[in-house]
Amino acid sequence: MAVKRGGLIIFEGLDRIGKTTQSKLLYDHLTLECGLLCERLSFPDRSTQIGSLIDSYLQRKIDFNDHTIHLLFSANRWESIDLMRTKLLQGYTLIVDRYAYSGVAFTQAKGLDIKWCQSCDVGLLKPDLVLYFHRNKQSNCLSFTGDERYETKSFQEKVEFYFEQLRSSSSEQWKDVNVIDKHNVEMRDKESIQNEIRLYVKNCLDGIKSNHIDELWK
Ligand code: FDM
Repeated sequence: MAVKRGGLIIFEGLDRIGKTTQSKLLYDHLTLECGLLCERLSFPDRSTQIGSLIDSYLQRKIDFNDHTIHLLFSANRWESIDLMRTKLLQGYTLIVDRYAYSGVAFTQAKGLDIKWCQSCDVGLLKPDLVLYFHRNKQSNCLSFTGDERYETKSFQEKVEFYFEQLRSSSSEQWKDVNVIDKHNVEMRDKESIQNEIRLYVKNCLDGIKSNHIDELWK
């Protein structure tokens, strides 16, 4: 019997909002409890030569202008596309931390044009599901600060604005995951967020009926 392809599931949102924790929990659930073939990836993939340039840039060891670093982030996705397609067709579900949406939102926050930002990623594999981690803006219980470039409150707030724009104009399958509780006071507990995600993922995987993979933004 032909293998059914896996799903391409993207975790998107600001820094330090819980994407990595949740993607690991999902991976454990899909592999250990559901017995599915599954792999986790993240962008930037710092293990490649391009990824190591990006890593040095993020750690402020080297500089690039805004267009160049954007192209490097995009190239870092393009260098994975063949492996990703192969894995999906072998039946692996790919859980991916960040994708082209981060590329666009972070670069737009520096003032570059959306059309140019998107153009570099046109034709990448189109996700089956984008889990958009967000918070209610009034909530103050998240810290975005860290040592890397971009990890400041003011920059993250700009990025958030552009993420919201992308979210409202995207034709892809986005699901909002609000990480703040309904009283707007604290983070929701990990289990309740994970249960919500599992429902979205189950519906997404059940809905994959053909092995065809669409192209992003085409
Ligand atoms: N980032 C990530 C970008 O600016 N563009 C991109 O295309 C991607 C994938 O890199 F601040 C930013 C987002 C984040 C930083 O990401 C490193 P991780 O997830 O913290 O490694």
